[in-house]
Amino acid sequence: MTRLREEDIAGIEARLVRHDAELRRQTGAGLRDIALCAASAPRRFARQLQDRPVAVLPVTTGQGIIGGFSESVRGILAFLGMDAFVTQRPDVAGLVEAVESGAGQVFLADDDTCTMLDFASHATVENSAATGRGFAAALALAAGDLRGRTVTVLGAGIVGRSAAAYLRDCGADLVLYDTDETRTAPFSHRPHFAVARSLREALDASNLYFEATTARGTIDVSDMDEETLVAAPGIPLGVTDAALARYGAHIIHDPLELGVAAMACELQVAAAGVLFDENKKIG
Ligand code: 2YH
Repeated sequence: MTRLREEDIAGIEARLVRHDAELRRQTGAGLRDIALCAASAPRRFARQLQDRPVAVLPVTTGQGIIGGFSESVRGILAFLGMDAFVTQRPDVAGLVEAVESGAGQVFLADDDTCTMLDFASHATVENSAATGRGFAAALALAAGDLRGRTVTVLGAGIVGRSAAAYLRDCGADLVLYDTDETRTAPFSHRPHFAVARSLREALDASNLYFEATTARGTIDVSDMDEETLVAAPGIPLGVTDAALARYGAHIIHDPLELGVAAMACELQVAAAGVLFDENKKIG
């Protein structure tokens, strides 16, 4: 699991408006609407995002606090319209502060787990799975109708697997590739899933890529053309500098924003205890 570095997240708050505009150009939807799609919530659910403040709690355990991490998370939650604040104290004292301040939800992360939880409903969301769904929703919106189309998913960890499940629900056929074959083996006999034996085979199978590896520059400029779309939640970025320079407009990538937005929206849905489908919507 990649630990974010200070330089990965520097300037996130200042770039949020620009990033939102870029997502709109790429997908037709902004950060909040993509996250609501990831949470399978209708857009009008956004009105009900939360009614109590959300505390973002710095955590010092393990490798400690990442400069700017809590502030970036707070900025993303505020951008979604949530009343979010960073606790002055970290760890257990920060949790006490959050409760005493009337927070209804808390966001906190150590080196292994990044979670957001809701006190009243006991609902929790986990960052990796939500990130997979957030970027998958962005890819689905950018691509349009995915029914019968093939999406290649590189990396079959939690992010890649949750993205694959979301994309399958959108009607896509999936080609999975991972250097660790034990991760892809469970999919080899599943309908609408295929396992590629090499990176080349995986890249040749589609022009819609979900890059969820922890490797740098897996997708090169020669793997892309004007029709290619890439969703790349991975840190470091899974496309080469040359591919980014030529096809940047086709590459959906950020270090934290979509993942946090998806977590926040999924938590509101889980906390409300509402299941959305074609026939049952609230708003
Ligand atoms: O970046 C991370 C981990 N890789 C968890 C990611 C889970 N998908 N954690 C952030 C650590 C933040 C730090 N403890 C702080 O500043 O509070």
